[in-house]
Amino acid sequence: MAATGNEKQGAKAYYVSTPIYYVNDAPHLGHAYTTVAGDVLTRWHRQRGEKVWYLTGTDEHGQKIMRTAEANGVSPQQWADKLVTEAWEPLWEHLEIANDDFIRTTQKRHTDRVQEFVQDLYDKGEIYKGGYEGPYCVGCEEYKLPGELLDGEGEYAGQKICAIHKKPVEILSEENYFFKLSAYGDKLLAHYEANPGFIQPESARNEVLNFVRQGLQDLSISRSTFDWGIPIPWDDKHVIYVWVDALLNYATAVGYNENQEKFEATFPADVHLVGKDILRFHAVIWPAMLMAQGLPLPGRIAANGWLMVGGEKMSKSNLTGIKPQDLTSHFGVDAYRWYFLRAIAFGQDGSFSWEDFAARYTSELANDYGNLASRVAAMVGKYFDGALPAATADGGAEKALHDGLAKAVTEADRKIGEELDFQGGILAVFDFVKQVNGYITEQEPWKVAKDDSPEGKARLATILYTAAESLRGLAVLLNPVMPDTSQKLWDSLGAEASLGSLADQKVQEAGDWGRLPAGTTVTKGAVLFPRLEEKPTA
Ligand code: ME8
Repeated sequence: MAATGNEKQGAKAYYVSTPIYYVNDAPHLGHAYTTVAGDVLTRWHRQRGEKVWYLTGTDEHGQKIMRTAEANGVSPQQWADKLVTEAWEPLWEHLEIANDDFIRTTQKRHTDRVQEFVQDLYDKGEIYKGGYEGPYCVGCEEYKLPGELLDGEGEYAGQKICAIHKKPVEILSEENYFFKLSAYGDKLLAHYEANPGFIQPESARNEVLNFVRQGLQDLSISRSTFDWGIPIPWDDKHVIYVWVDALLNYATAVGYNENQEKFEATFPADVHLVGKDILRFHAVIWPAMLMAQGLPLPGRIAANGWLMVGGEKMSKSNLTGIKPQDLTSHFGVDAYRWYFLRAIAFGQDGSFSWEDFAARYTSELANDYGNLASRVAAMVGKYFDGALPAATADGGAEKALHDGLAKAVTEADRKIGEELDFQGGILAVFDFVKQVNGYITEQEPWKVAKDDSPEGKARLATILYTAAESLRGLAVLLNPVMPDTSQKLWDSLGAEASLGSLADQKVQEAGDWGRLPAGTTVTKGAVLFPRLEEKPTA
């Protein structure tokens, strides 16, 4: 495989971001879904040997956070500090998220730069003062168009409600500053046209195209009825609209107006991962803000679909009682990271159910993959005292596995690394797991072991080497998805001594057959995927 440009010294980092999440509540399965996807994507690129920057963080200003803090009797800053240190950061650590930075929008490194950015736009004549009256959803932190609202029912009968939050909107009337967003419609359409991969998936791209083709309105970028935000630098009776503040994290976190070298080596993002709910902010407002400032646009806005539980979108108001930790304590962190990307096609909605997770865990992880690893290690122990024998009798069956591994590497690299088709990539790897299992079933090493002839011994050695070398490839390919389990397998193959650390194994070389040298010490390590306990009762 050709070296990518990113391997060059000093090249721009492959930069991936998650949304910065609101700190009005603790993280749930939906937030973890986007963040794990970004982690797997960035770990994949690191495994290619590329320079990578993975950013996540929290969105701490605005009315929503202010009201939650008030309801809890603390200041918004105290509330944000508590949630970040007690809920958000610990969850990402628990899920083995290898982010390079964590930005909080209340940090000075962010607030100062946001003020400079907005002042600059004002000086350039991109911002003007005007008045606005309209329905506002605090849940979305967004003015709504009348056509986007639903009629309330039950306790909200007679009121207009937000289609996403199902709560009444408030009619706000304010004197605000406006960004001339309407001037960017044609430029945005031209950019979408010239860059068909800019918005992913296709359904998201179409939604944005239709929205922009209808004509854009100027965007209110300040609020004056509360003060929990970054002051407008030239008029401190106003705070900057929380979405303008939040979107700028992608620039301020990587050195905008502060560390030019870092900024140029990182910005713009290659991929902004977002949920469908915040697609327009990222695919319309954010690029228009960058155009207005003459900054380069991101490579791709990739929208994930909804994680559904019991037929409804998983949300803060609909937690259905399941926390990420409830699942990891039962299934383990690695299986958790694997499950959602394996079970749901990225970009589409998908349902979570405990039963589905348990069934896939048992059949695909424990039986297909985990058992394969432990059987191979046990046989090398039993027949060769744990010293990996050399393959001296390769034939057609072995050749098929050499090809199978190379194919899994190429497909997974394209699907996960380029297309963000995590499900397709994982399936390509697990097809290879099936192929190796089929090989062992057909070759019946336990029968070959009874043949004491030199040919029999050579055959047995070849079968077990082939299986172990296949596992070497699997450990590398699954490392971005399941790092702990891959490390256990790497240790059990005794690979570290001859090949070095797992993190240093390049994806590009994972399909080169014969990397694991004969003679390594294979041990039957810890069970990769232990049998599940009974489902805990709520
Ligand atoms: O919107 N399924 O923050 P937020 C899949 N602060 N993904 C889900 C999900 C679900 N059921 N529920 C949430 C904000 N998500 C802003 C972002 S960015 C400059 C500012 C994920 O806390 C998904 O990525 O409401 C969604 O876009 C995000 O969480 C919303 O998080």
